[in-house]
Amino acid sequence: MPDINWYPGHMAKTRRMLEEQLRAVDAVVELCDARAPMATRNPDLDALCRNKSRFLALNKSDLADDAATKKWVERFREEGTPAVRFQAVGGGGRKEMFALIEKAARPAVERMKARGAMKTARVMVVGIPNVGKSTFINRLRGSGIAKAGDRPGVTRSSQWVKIGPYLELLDTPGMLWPKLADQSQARTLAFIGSVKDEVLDTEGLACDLLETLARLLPEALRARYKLPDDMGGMSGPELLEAACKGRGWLLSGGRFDTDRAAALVLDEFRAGKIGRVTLETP
Ligand SMILES: Nc1nc2c(ncn2[C@@H]2O[C@H](COP(=O)(O)OP(=O)(O)OP(=O)(O)O)[C@@H](O)[C@H]2O)c(=O)[nH]1
Ligand SMILES: [Mg+2]
Repeated sequence: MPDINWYPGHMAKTRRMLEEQLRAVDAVVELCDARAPMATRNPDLDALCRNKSRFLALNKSDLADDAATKKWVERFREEGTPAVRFQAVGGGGRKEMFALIEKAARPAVERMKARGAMKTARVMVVGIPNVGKSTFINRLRGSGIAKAGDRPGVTRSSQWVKIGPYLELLDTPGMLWPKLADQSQARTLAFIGSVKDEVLDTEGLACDLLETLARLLPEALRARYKLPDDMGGMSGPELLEAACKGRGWLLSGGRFDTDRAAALVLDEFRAGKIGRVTLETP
């Protein structure tokens, strides 16, 4: 499969904007995807945010394996990164999230208080495309003010959102980095929908995903696509054809509609329809 890379102009622009805006913010919330908490963290953020109070939210935890998320949170905390699991769609934890944000911004707010001023805490929300930054902000605000969508690159410019009398969050465009050196991680990013499908070989990607899921989630995969019992030794392309057969995705003359199958397998995985799974182990 050709190398996966996606670094359009708006991401380079976002990087410059982040550098400028960071001076004006009191804390940073980084969102990653709980299904791949390593691959979905932008390594550039460490350097960019090094002087800022920051914590990590493992979002979309409803799509990941709970035990694995727990382990990941522990691992990050051991390494000195405050981390929490979160679910911006259909989950609770709003109050706890406010408490965390308040704690992260507290030093700056206290400094202003000492000077007799009541400060509005300004917190930047960052992360790679499609991890749920805009949805997270809407969830905390309690209404849909930031545009969100089930594809990467929805937010194109940063936007301050007032959450309460003393809290504002900055929604930022998802940002990847110029070269995805680790192509196995790049594929993981593509699986979960953080890379624009138009730059991908979707059929090759779906084959890789099927192979991966045959290892990690065999029973659920077999049931969903009516795959044969001996699917264990099958290659990605064989699994894709078996899924066409199982689900009846056929063209005239009985040929397999692998284009359609690839798109559907990716869609169903991204929406969590195949099952809850974590693609990386701590
Ligand atoms: N299942 C599930 N879906 C979520 C969760 N959070 C966000 N989503 C979905 O993920 C998709 C992306 O959400 P956005 O908020 O647009 O993501 P973003 O990080 O702002 O994306 P960009 O602006 O493109 O960088 C949407 O379809 C959301 O409904 C979650 O906790 N669980
Ligand atoms: Mg967004």
